[in-house]
Amino acid sequence: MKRFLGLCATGVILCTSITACGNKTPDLSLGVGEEVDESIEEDEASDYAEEDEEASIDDEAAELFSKAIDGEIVVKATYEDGTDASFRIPDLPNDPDDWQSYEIGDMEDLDNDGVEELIINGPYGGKYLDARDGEVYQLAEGEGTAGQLCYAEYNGKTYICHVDNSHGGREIFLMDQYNGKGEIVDSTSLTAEYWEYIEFNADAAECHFGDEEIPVERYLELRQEIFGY
Ligand SMILES: [Ca+2]
Repeated sequence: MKRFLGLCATGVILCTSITACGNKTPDLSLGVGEEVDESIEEDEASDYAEEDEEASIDDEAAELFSKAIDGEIVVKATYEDGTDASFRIPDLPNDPDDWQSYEIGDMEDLDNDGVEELIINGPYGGKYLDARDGEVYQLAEGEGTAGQLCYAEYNGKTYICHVDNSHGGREIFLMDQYNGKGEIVDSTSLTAEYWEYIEFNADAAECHFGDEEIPVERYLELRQEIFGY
């Protein structure tokens, strides 16, 4: 969870190797040692081909992000109700004195497909952008003080999270795991509710991880493990 604190920007919290020879007719003129060598060469060739493919996907994503940053292409964004919220990055507020301004941030693989997404730092954690199929899409954005955007590691996967922990009565961490197609493939939540109190109250807190009620001690362990505090 090295990145969580840095990313919650407002300070609220503060190969498969292709097996050669499958259909290959052995060249009987070769000795055993030579056959082995040849298959190793083919394995290596396959590995290089995969590396080339990965590199070209990375290059393609980098080029798309570059065009989006320059405003040459629109970042496609659609809300759940179908409202189109597409935008050009240069049109985002960018006055450094205004807390609601945006700036280009880091690149991280946020959807577990091996290709890095672009983070735009900004209000409520900013925006996460994904390049795919020749377009740039908004994968997620900060949705307000009750939906601070960040990302976290859990079970070896990166989850894109919306966090509500700056209000009285509850702490809510919504966690979505995406795939490389912009689809959510797993969702869970970590929550503590203590409605009679403003500050976190261990004696009163009812805690859940997903649908399962968990002891407050387990809640605090998971909060530390996933969100680093
Ligand atoms: Ca990715």
